[in-house]
Amino acid sequence: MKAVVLAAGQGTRIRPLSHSVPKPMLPVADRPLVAHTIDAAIDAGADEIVLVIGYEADTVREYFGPEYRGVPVSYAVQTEQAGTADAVNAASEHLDGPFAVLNGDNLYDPAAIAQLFEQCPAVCAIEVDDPRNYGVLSTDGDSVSGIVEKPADPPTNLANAGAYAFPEAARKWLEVPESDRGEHEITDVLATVIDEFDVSPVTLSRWLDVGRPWELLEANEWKLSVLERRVDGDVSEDAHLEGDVVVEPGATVKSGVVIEGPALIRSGATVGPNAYVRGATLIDEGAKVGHAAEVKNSVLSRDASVSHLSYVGDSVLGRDVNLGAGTNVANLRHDDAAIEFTVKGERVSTGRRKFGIVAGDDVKTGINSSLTPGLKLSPGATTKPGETVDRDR
Ligand code: TTP
Repeated sequence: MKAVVLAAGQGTRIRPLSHSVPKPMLPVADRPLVAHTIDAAIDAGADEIVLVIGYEADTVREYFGPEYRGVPVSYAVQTEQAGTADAVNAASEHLDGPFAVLNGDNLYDPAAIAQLFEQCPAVCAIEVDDPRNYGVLSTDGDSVSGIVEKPADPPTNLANAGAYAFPEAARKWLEVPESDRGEHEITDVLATVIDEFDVSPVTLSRWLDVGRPWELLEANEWKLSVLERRVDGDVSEDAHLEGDVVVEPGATVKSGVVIEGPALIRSGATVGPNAYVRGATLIDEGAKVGHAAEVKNSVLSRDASVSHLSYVGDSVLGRDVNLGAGTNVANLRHDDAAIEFTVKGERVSTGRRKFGIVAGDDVKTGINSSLTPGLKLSPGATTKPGETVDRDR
């Protein structure tokens, strides 16, 4: 079966991280987010991947090329991000026979994707305690009987998880009218498939929709926790690695460093001397953690640098970020309340007691900068030496 993977979105809620890197290409453990989705499709037996690209399309195309893991990859360009049904419609001419549709910014439990393919027509669902903010499936015996968006009175606790296996006939139904929020939505295509076919629900044991920056941290917490210890890089005899720590070839871990896994130190990265890395932490290619710095449960993107005597907790640093010596990130409020973060101009709760900062590409902080929890720094933003920053900039 061909798998259409949607990766054309602008990722407005995950800004500033999506400023120059499209959301599906943000790092999740040892590969981009969308590579996990594509891997799940290939493991389930997909014989071709059709990637729908749009925003920052070349980055996606360059990474996957014409073939990925021996499976052909073709590309459909969605010129305007007019909705998920419009995205699949852009791929329509690549399709023949039944086809799967997966969101390129979702992490799925891979076994369920295999089941989805086998049970086509089918849709993946996740059981949630409060489904009122989701598309909710209603069921009749073993089949899905309908889907309703954000119902006040949900018929089940099965939330739509954005993974579908459609019969060939669905190709004819891809042109759906605009929804109330002004998009052409794949759930309206699903509604027609439900009317015409017996659609099986496939329940996922684990699922994550990566929409906002802290969900990128959660994605890394998930995918780092399944890595198995492997030490191929240059690790000092005086370094202490505990648990599932992966040090890739070409990475350097200097004397006196303590790393408590799960952690991934990617090729070209340097840690130490005397640094402490803990929690689920990704130190991406070329990134640096200097002397006496501590990094906890964070993502350091490519070529980011945390200088000596600094602390970074529960944070995401974009590419080429440079934190000056003594920069400290606070990740906990005195009142223990959940940390808030600005998404599309509004402060929203992250639901996390511990959350630090999100720094866009090329942010530079002066020495001894103090950064407060839930702070967003735009690409290229700077701070002065000794500054306390408690407002987004
Ligand atoms: P969304 O998460 O709704 O959109 P987005 O990724 O652009 O993020 P944001 O809402 O923060 O701006 O999209 C779900 C999936 O569908 C995601 O993988 C992107 C993809 N998509 C497209 O490919 N084309 C589109 O027109 C839309 C709306 C989404």
